[in-house]
Amino acid sequence: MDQEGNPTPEGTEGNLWVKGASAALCYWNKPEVTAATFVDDWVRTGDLYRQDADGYWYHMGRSDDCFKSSGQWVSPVEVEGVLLKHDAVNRVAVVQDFDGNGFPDIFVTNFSEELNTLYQNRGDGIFEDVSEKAGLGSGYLPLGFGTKMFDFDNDGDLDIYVTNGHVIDNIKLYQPALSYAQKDLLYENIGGRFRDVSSQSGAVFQAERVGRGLAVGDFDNDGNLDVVIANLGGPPVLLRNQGVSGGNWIVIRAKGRKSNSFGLGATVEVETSDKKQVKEINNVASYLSSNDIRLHFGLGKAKTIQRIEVRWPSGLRQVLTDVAVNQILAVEEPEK
Ligand SMILES: [Ca+2]
Ligand SMILES: [Ca+2]
Ligand SMILES: [Ca+2]
Ligand SMILES: [Ca+2]
Repeated sequence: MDQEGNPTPEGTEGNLWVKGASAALCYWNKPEVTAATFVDDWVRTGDLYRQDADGYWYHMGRSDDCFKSSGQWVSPVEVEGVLLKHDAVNRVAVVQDFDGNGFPDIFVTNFSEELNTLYQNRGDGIFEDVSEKAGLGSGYLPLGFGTKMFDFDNDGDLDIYVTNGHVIDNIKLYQPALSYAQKDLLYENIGGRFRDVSSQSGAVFQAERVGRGLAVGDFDNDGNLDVVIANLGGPPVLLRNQGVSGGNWIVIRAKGRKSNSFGLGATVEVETSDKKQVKEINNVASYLSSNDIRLHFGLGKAKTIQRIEVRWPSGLRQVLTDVAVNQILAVEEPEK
């Protein structure tokens, strides 16, 4: 970062750049910055926002400014330590750790006849496009909008949902392979590769809609994350997840005192006998949507949670031990 807080192009801080034909995203590893996102303006480059440890989002300027503001900015593919060379009409980006290695990865939905892109964070400042080898080929023809990585089967890894719909209502007239209304996609994470399980996951995945916004939350508090989708020219749909047997879970409902009251920006680490998962309280994701602010963890067959550590934006750390599974746990920030 330079003295004015602008991102600098050195790769040493693990800076990330994603630039497409009409939108772009920058992400960098400044310790007090907990997240970054961009807003796509369709025919112009996107606006970049960063979230600091106080939970607030700060406008960092247009993404083109990101590349040029120091007067010496270069094409992102020339930035040292960054392995990104991808032109696409980006729609929506989510930042989550799909392979559980502790480094956040990025999934971006793109235009029709472009793969949705999964950028794997290798942990050395390099992000690699692994879309094809991760098994995401079925996203090539649909035009992806709202998306979210979440653990729909409570086995402890993040799966992917994408809602689709073209932006041109008569696209089929001149591109017969495409359609305005499209089916949604659901991918199951199997050891860091994804399997398209849409056809096995209910009749709803056979319906064609013009999907746009997508939000995830457990609306009926049964431990299975549900999905709500806003469709263009049609009613919204609420998909209740009937769950997969055998998966335990916990939901954390944080209440800040010194920090902001929702605990935005707090990180929560959940440790069971075979796994450690870290997530951040952040309801910002997807397209024109806001997710359940409670944090959900799928725990697989774990019967108890050895340890939960909450790192609050205020700097306070809170540790809970021997916590029961399958509950919605209220966690209040301590006084000190
Ligand atoms: Ca990762
Ligand atoms: Ca899963
Ligand atoms: Ca899985
Ligand atoms: Ca549910």
